[in-house]
Formats: sequence, C-alpha cells, structure tokens
Amino acid sequence: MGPKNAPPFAFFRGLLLSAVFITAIESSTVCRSAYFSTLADKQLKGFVVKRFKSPGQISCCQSCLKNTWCTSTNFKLAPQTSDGEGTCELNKHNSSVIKQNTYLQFEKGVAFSMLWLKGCPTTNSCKNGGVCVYDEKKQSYSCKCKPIWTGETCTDLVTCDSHPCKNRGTCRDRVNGYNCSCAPGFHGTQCEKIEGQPCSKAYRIFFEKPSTKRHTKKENAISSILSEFTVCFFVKMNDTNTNGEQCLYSYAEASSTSGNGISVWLNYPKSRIGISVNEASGTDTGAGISDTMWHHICVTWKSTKGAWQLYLDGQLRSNKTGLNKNHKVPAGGTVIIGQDQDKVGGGFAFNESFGPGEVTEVNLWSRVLSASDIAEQYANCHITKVGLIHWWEQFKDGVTGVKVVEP
Ligand SMILES: [Ca+2]
Repeated sequence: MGPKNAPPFAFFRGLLLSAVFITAIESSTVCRSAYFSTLADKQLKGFVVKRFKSPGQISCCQSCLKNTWCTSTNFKLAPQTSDGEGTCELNKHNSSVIKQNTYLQFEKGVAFSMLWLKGCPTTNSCKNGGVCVYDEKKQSYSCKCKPIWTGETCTDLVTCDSHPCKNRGTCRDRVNGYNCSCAPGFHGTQCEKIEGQPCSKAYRIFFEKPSTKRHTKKENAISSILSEFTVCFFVKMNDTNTNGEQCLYSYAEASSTSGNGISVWLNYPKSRIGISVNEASGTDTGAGISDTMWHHICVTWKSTKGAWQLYLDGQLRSNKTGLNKNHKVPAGGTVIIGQDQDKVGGGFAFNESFGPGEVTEVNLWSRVLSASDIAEQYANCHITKVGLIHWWEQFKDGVTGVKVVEP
C-alpha cells in the first residue's frame, strides 16, 4: 500500500528517492499511520531529540512513528567493518524548517526521511488554530478546523454556501468569512449554543414583573467577615425597554450603612452593571444585557486597594481600584435576590426591583475567583466549591411571589 499523493512540498520533487508507507501501533495510546519520503545523502542538523543504533531505515522510521513528537529521521548506514547496525536519529521540528536549506545539508551515506501523516502533512500543519486529529475508523489523520475555517489545512474560509449557521440562524457572507444572526434563544459563532444551557440542570427563578412583593432570600448568608468576595449569577432580562435600576443581589447586615453590605445592580443606569460595597459603588463602561438573552455576570472585590472586577459572559469587562478600600464586609446578614434592602430583610422600592426576567446559579465566594474559574462557569456551568459561602440550592426554600422553574 503506497501513498496516493506526492508530498506537497515542491522541494521534494525530483529528489525523491523512495516513499515508504508505515503503520506503527503501540499498546498504549499511540497509533499513527504515515508515509516517509526519503532524500539520499542529506541530513537535517540541529533538531535531533534521540539517537540510537538501528538495524535499518524502516526500523528507524517505525521508531519515529511511535513517538508522537517525531517529525523526521536521519539514518546513517553502518560502516562495512562494523556490526551492521546503523545510526537512527529522531528529529522534532516544524514544517518550515524543511523549506530552509540551511538545516538540510549534504552528508554522504545519510538518508533523511520526512514523515507525512495521512491527512495532515505534519502534526502542526493545521492552520488558524486547527488541530490534527486521528480518526480511528478512517485510520487516518485530518485537520479539525476552528469555526469559520475549513479545507485540508484549515486555510479556506467557510462561506454561507455550506450553511454554517445552526438552529435556524441566518447567514451573511463577509470579507473575513461569514456572520450568523441567531434565532432567539441561541448564540455562538454558529448559533450552536443554546441560551441558558450552561446551567440546564439547575432550577431557575422567574420574576413575572417588577414588584416589591417578589424575591428569594437566605438569612445568615455569610458566616465570617469578608475581606474579598466574588458574586456570580446567570440572568435573563425579559424587557428590552426597562429603565429602572434593578437590584439583582443584595446582602444587608444591621451595622452597615443603609443596610447594604454588597449589592449588584443591572441597568445602573440603563445598560450598565453596578457593584456596591457598603454604599460605595462602581459601574462598568456599558455592558448592555437587557436583550432577553441569558448572560453570565461575576463581580469580584478585594479590600486591599478596593480592587474590583466585572466579568460579562466569561470575559473581563472592568478592572478598577478604589472601591471602599480597606473595608471589611460584616458577617451574619441576609441575602435577598431581586430587591435592594434598605434595612435587613426589607425596605424594598418598586423602581429598584428585578423583573421581568429569570435568574439561576447565584453564588458567593470568599475569594476573588480567577479568570479561568469564571470562564469555566460561563462555558460549562462548572461552579467551583473552593471558598463557596452560599450557593444556589439554599435559595429554593426562601421564595416569595416568584416561580421556581425546575430543569
Ligand atoms: Ca434602596
């Protein structure tokens, strides 16, 4: 069984001495099919990872296949006076090295063999973020391209002709690929993500409309004084024209000014998200979320420097300092979701209440979560347990005037 196509690099044309197809199967996870094209009296210098005695060139190539990092070999025939074993060198390099004649030098009696994986010329030949993957059924490699890219090595742009937008999304061709306008309830480059899906296993709380009569609560929500924290939640605002400043999360403790220890606001004012720590507040630079889509919001705060951050949909949007520097959040208070507390457990105002909309997975941590913690939460609803102070399940029993929607 021989190769169907000649190696793609013009450099090899006319110089090709032989092409050998080899499959190596190792008991563990390595299984590579490939062919080697060989140049006589050439040696690649400067990229040798392993050097050892080998009975022949094919055996040397097989060794290369068993090492996933190996991209080529130098095989030197044994001198006639010796025991008959040659010298095998396994190289590791990227494909551009071969095009540069400086590394591939004349060396009498040495055969240079370049490995071509079936499908992907080399393991790093997939462009634009694509990866070379092995297909067990087809027994060959191919490039798995990132969205908007296609073709053998991911260098062709996907166009609307291939219907890339999923879930009834509409496609428009652009100079750099295409653009999907997603149907309600879907998002992502190809509308492949379903809104609210990251936390599809969690219950949701539905607020029918703004009202001082609707909320859910947890008393004794924070057990010890906080010098830093992170609040995160998923929220969907169902009124695109809402003007009121809506308090989604408030923590109040008797000794705090106006009751408020921590609060997180939507539309603060319109199209902004706000964080307040003991009545000192910060607001972001315009994260519009009242679009009837699910969004993930995290705010972090640290006493040192009063540093705070706002993450929207897994991305950092604001990173500032000076928000109630050196303050400590007192323990023992109450968390209310959907209202601003002007006193512990009450003092609600209609024009500060949340709704209409839905919320899920409201959680508080006693530490500043990392960017990757937050990205994981947004993408996969992976809620880290490290430093978790109060969690979503605890709010199910504290509901007033709202609907609990089971998954
Ligand atoms: Ca208030």
